[in-house]
This record gives sequence, structure tokens and C-alpha cells, in this order.
Amino acid sequence: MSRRLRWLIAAIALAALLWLLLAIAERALALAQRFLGLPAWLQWTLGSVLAAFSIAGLAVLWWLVRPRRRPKPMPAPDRGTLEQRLERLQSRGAETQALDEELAELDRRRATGRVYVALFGQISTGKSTLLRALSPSSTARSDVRGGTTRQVMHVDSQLPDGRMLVVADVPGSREADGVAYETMAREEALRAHAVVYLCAGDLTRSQAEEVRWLAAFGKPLVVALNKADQWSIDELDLLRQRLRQQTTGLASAVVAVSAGGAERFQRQLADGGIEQVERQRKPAIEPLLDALSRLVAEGAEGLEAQREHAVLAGLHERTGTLEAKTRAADSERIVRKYARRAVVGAMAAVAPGSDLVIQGALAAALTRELAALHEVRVSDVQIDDFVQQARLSLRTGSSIVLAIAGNALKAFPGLGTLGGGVLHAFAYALIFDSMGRALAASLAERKALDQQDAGARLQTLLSDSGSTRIRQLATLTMDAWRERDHAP
Ligand SMILES: Nc1nc2c(ncn2[C@@H]2O[C@H](COP(=O)(O)OP(=O)(O)OP(=O)(O)O)[C@@H](O)[C@H]2O)c(=O)[nH]1
Ligand SMILES: [Mg+2]
Repeated sequence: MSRRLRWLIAAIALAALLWLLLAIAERALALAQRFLGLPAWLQWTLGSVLAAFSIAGLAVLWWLVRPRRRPKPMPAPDRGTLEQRLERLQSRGAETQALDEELAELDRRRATGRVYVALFGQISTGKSTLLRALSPSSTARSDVRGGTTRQVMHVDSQLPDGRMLVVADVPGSREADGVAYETMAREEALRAHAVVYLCAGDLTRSQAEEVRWLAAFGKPLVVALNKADQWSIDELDLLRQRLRQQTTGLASAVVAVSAGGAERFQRQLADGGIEQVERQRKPAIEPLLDALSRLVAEGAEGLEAQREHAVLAGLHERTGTLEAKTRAADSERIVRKYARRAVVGAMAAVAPGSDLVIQGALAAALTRELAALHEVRVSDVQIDDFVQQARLSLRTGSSIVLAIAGNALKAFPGLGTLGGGVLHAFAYALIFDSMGRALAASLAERKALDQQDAGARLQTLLSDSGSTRIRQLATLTMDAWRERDHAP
């Protein structure tokens, strides 16, 4: 577009805009004049209606753009549904023991009627030190040593109001290579009635995420700023204020404490020498004890429904992961089975043509079985369509498939010695493996038989000559071939 033309269009647009603004102003003035000419009672009625509309409009606008502090609550299934899912998984050979144990632990804790509180926070924020301060006379004390916590540990503690708690120390989160320990900590936090979230300064982004995660499970929460002894009173005020801002709507209280820990200093001796001294800092945790008293005032019974919800929500996630894993393994098995059958079918063919016409009945059965595994309903027509489409894409792609198969024969000398027909048998293994994988991935993601999506994935897989997959398929072909040779 020429420069002059652009100027012209801009000038016309500007003139149109000006005209529009003038028209609006004129209309507004006319309306105002008519409004002023109305009797007073009508002016008031109209004025009130307009004001109400504006207020409602502003409220809707605010509702749309307001900052959302509360994270979306985690969904939790009811217990019966969850148990059914676990049973189904178990019948499919999945390892559900840890999940069953979690349910049993839910019941066990309910039966004790005790209040459980978990300490949670990133490494070295002082959880183990706080546990010692919360339970100075605990018999388990000797097990709580300095250093990195590697397991969940419970001690009894008594609040100043006489209420008894079971407090859990857990491994710190965010340790390099500490995923397993962090999982352990998170699971324990979900099992507790309330959580004390420890930090040693204002929240970093990852700490803020942890607090949001706990709040999303509906955990009653106190944020404890530990190592308060390291800050001046003014600094502490600022930090508390900042923490309150960061956890508005997520935590019930923010408190500053000093859990204790060892302090080292030098002491001047009478003879002029210097002595290194280490002593235990005196814990100062009263604000936390007060906040905890308020947080668990309802007692175990009052907090139990919330706790159960969190545990079930956590189990819902874990069960979902196990379901996906089990389904992926089953899917892999099915694909392998059909790839093998396709190889056997190819070997039985009297004169394999150079055009790879897909084995229709086998492809339909593979599709049906994978759809059933993913609990996707498919009609016979849909299956026929899909197989037909796969056939078409193979017609154009068969040279690629044969080229990959040919290359593989060179790379796996064992295959090359087996004779001519093996090229086709291997090509079929590749086709069925690609088709099965494409279908399984598409079904898992789309929860439907989406021809286009599965077709696109099939195209990619057919030309994927990734070595591990090709090696596995070569072995599969070779095994099937040898078995045929040894068959009576
Ligand atoms: N200054 C100061 N240091 C503290 C305080 N509480 C704990 N510490 C020190 O912080 C360090 C870590 O304390 P731990 O109690 O082991 O921390 P943790 O959160 O259990 O650590 P992990 O188990 O690794 O997650 C130790 O050196 C403690 O002495 C405190 O109130 N003030
Ligand atoms: Mg620790």
C-alpha cells in the first residue's frame, strides 16, 4: 500500500471518529435537555434507575477483573467412587497398595480422635528445631537430630490451653533431587488437620506456590516466620506485613517465632584468651502456640470433614496418575500383540505386493480394543472410516515405510539373513506399531476417536526411524519369523 493511500485512509478514519464523537455529544446534550424538562418525580426515578445500572455494571466489571487470591479448590471424589476405581485398578494388576494404605490411615487417624498438625516448609527453615521446641519432653526427642530430615516423624505436644496435638516433622521441600522426600512431605501435610508453614523471610515464588497448593486442598494454615532473632523489630514488622499480603485469603494467621537452634559466639577469658562457645538458643514460639490454639479450636471432630476432603482429593490425583500409567502399559501390550499378528499375517501372504495394503480386519480389531481400553465409544462405521483413512495415508507413505524397513534390515544383520519376505513383515510391524501408538495417544488425549488427530500422529510415527523403537520392532519381527520356521 502506498504511503499516500495510507495517509488518506487514516484521515478518513479520523474524520469518521470525530463525526461519531460529535454525534454522541449532540445526542447526550439533547437527552440532558429533555431530562431537565421532565417533572421532578420522573427525573428522580430515571436518575435512580441509571445510577443502579451503572453501579451494577461497575460491580460486574470488578468481579471480572478482581485479583483472584483463593486458588480453585481441588476436586475430591466420594469415597465409594474412589474405592471402586482402586478395585478396578487392582484387578488389572496395578500396584494399589500405597493408595489402599492411605485410605486405611485416614480411618485410623479418625478413630484416634486426635488432632494432627504437620510442619511444612523448604529445607532448613527450622521444622525439626520447631518440633523440638513444641515437644521439649518428648521421648522421641533423641531421634530428632540436626541435619536434613529424611522421614516423617510424629511427636506429642501440648498447647498452653491443655489441648494435645500430634505434630509431624517432615522432610524439607525444594531440595535438589529430593522429589521423593517432597512427595512424602506433601502427603503428610494432606493427612493433617492443620499445617504450620515455615519460612525464614518473605515468600519466594516457589514458597508462595506451596502455600497456594496447601490452601487449594482447604488446609487450615498458619504461616510461621522462623529465625525471628535474625531481624530487628522494625524489620520483623515489615516482614510480617509483607507475609500477610502474600497470604491473604490463604492463611489464618502470620506469626514470627524463633524455634531455637544453636548459636555460636566467642567469649573473652580472664587470662586474655578467647573461647568458642556454642549454646542452644531459647525458643520463643508463643505467638505460634496462640495461633495454633485458635486454628484447632474446633477439635479433631470439627476439622475431620476438611481433612477427609484433602486426603480424598490427594488420592484422586494419585489414582488418576496410576490409572494413566496402567492404561499406557495395557495399551503398549495391545499394540505389541497386534504388531506381532500383523507380522505373522504378512508372512502367511502368498505373494506380498510392493503396495502395503493394510490388513483391514486386524486394524479394526486393534482400534476396537484400544477404544475399549480408553473407555471411548466407537461405532463400526467410525472404525471402518479410520481404517480406510489409514489405508489412504499408507498408499502415499508406503515408500517411506519400506525405506525405513530396508534400512533397518541393514542395521540388524540378523534380519537380512532371513530372506526376502522379511522386508514386508517388518514393514507391517512398523505400520501396526505406528497405528496403535497414534490411536492410543489420540484416544488418551481427546477422549474420542478423532480421525484427523490420529491420522496426523500416524503420519509422524510412520516416518519416525528412532532407533530404540525400530530395534524393538526388529526383535519382534525376528522372533515371529524364527517361531514360524520352528513351527511344526
Ligand atoms: N537463628 C536461628 N536459627 C535457627 C532457628 N531455628 C532453626 N535454626 C537453624 O536453622 C538450621 C536448620 O534447622 P532445621 O531444624 O534442621 O531445619 P529443617 O527445616 O528441619 O531442615 P530440613 O529437615 O533439611 O528440611 C539449623 O542450623 C538451626 O540451628 C531460629 O529460630 N533462629
Ligand atoms: Mg528437618
